Amino acid sequence: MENTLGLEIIEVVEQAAIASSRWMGKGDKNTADQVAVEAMRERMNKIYMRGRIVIGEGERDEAPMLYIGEEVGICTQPDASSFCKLDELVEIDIAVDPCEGTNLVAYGQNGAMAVLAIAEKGGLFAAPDFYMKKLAAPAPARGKVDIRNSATENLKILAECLDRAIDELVVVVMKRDRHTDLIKEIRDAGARVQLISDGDVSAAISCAFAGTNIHALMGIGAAPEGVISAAAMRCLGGHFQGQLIYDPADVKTPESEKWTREGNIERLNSMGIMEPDRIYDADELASGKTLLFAACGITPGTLMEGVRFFSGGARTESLVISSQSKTARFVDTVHMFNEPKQLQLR
Ligand code: VTB
Repeated sequence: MENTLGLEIIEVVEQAAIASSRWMGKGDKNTADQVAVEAMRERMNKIYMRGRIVIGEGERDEAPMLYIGEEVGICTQPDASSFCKLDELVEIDIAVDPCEGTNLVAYGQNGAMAVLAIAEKGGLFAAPDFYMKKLAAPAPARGKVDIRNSATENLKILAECLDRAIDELVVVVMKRDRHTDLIKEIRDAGARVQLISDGDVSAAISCAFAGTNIHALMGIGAAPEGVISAAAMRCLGGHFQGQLIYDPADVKTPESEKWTREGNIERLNSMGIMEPDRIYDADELASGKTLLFAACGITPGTLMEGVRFFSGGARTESLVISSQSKTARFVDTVHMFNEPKQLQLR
């Protein structure tokens, strides 16, 4: 994979975040998402690469842009052989979420970001649009905590691995009715719960960074975002496991009322997933030899600042993680929309 890709994808997530942040607080989550999609796609299509979206905005018939299977990058254009060395280019798969946490943006709340993950072709699990039970934890607990355990058991293990008391642990859980029992169990075990309304990708990745005061993510979120989280966690050496949730009784959303357990199993089988109960580790969800992850804060978060506009420009903060260079870079960027003025940086 091209080394410059790691730099160019910063601009991809930055452009998506800037576009979306203009809709911050406007109560319109669909537009906040749509403008992020357009900006991400436009910048992506300027990169010298042969990319294919494996996790995106949905199937082609329901999403016009960044749909699953869409080819992106300069070298996917019909006449690309005249200006790209196609035989030398590694084909890559891309998982995107241009606006992770659309509600957070719409209502001006913390934790929204533009995010993507890249691997060589075949290196990312093409997760179906299902729910996923997730467990994320810091690197010292990798392979020691287990999604098959109860939350109580995992908290004991986590406390040992991190050499601290259980009541010093903070577990992020999404505020949903489906998590009522989980939240009670975590509190009864003595740990503290940080409830979030949306945005579990940021929460999962925060576990891998000491100092965030987030020690685990537990509960059920969306499966496609689980793959993006897994890509980052694999690079960072953190713990991530996911298990698809197909029984409507486990989620109980207005959408899930329309499903049946059997119907969902059939749907999964038709997608080639014959073991619906399988538990996936990070290196199965993101199996690529070379992985890249990039995120840019739309609203302020645990890891990154949100987009801040000033007269004639904006400032963003992004995170780019590369398995190849073994780096996690925080990138603070000043974007000058007009003629550069005197910049005041603090
Ligand atoms: C969202 C979102 C999360 O999962 O809530 C979603 O905020 C699914 O849960 O970050 P609901 O259908 O109950 O809202 C995520 O997108 C990602 O896992």
